[in-house]
Amino acid sequence: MAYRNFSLEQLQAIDAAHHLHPFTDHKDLRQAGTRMIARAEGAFVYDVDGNEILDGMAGLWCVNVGYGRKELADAAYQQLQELPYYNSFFRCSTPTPTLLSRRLAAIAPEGMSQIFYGSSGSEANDTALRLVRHYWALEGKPEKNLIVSRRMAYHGSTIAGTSLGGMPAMHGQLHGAVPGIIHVMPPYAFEHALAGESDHDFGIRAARAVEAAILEAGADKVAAFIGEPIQGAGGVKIPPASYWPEIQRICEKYDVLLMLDEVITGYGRTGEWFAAQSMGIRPDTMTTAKGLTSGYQPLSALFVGDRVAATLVDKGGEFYHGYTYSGHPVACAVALANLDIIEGEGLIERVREETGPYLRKALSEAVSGHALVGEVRGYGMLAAVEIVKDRQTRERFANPGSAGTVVRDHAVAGGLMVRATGDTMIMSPPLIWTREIVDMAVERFSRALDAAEKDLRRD
Ligand code: PXG
Repeated sequence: MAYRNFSLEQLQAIDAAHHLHPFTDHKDLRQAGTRMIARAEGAFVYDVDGNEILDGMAGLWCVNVGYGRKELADAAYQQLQELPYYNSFFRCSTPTPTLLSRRLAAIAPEGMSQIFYGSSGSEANDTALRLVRHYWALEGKPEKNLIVSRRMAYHGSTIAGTSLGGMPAMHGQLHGAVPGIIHVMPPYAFEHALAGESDHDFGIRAARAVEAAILEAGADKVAAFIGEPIQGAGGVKIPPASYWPEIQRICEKYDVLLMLDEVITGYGRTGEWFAAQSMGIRPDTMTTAKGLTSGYQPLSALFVGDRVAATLVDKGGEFYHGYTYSGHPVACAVALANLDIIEGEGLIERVREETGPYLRKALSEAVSGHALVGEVRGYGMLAAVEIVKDRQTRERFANPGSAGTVVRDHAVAGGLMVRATGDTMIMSPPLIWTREIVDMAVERFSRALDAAEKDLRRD
């Protein structure tokens, strides 16, 4: 490997000189030095000095089948040799996106049998936004074009993705959002439930914020509601069971399309192929990426439901939209091999019946009584821990996000990669984790909490 000729210090110096990173304060990074991950195997990543870190985030919520899968490397290599690239424009296709589409249609929620490809979740959401607005225009209702989303949603980082998302800091740098996107409260009981309000009632109330937005704008002006089944980057916010059925009822009542963003939840993470199936959601469009190739290649798939697809096909003429890499043959070949692994190794059943419930239980038993912990929640291979100063009152530490960073830094130093979103610690491990690896992660996380508590109480 080329990097072996370089020391860590040399790599860091080169990185600081030339590499602009995503979501990074560069002055801060250049002082601290970049962490260089050089290789990975199974559930672990290794930095250039050989230090082993248990990857509690599956890369960035994506390496569902774990690292070092030769089948995926072979699929890419074979496809690269046979046909490294051809486009899907101008009445062409190549065999792998064609066959992947059939495969995806077979595992999709009912009535979602049409697939549009991109290279990222952001691109897929951009496509979805264009498509739903185009749908209503084709239906003779171009004024039905507003989108209702939620605060703290993450739908990507392009201008459309950022506009659809509800991250205040990102909107602050947008300098002109895509018009017509309304944001309402997220179903985040830990912060928004009223004293004494049941989970069920809070879920209904949070869903009715969507209804209120539709009524205020006028149903004839609202094209769609967009949401992640579980808000991921926003802090693994798991809605009460009452939320999605109520959203579904509202969308149907006002004839508002339901755009589901399954970029994180797709491909087994919730214990079904898609969270739509785990939670009984019937979307009109469904955005997926990440776990589709387990991150081994960049690829997104937007699933389009029969209703929207029929209008697009029958009345649409040409849809002036597409990416050079839509249906990239190498990425699609890797996706096919990846789906074979997920299915062949029974990873979805394992998450649903064994490791998902075990992760939640083990984490909860180990840390829910800890002085820094306000709540532990989990769903499939997703988990979150709320860091608070006072367990009883749920008061946070001063400087939002600083306590989360302290816990995160201790966890990473102790050999566990986790993320902090503000003061919410989040975990999204590969689906290949066993109970033993869950135990290892929970132990390392507990130790990080103890170390963080010393730091935080001292300050
Ligand atoms: N939708 C959801 C739900 C996502 O989580 C995207 C869309 C955009 O996908 P691309 O492939 O364009 O990145 C995502 C991506 C984080 C973090 O800090 C999360 C994502 C991306 C970058 C950082 O947790 N999710």
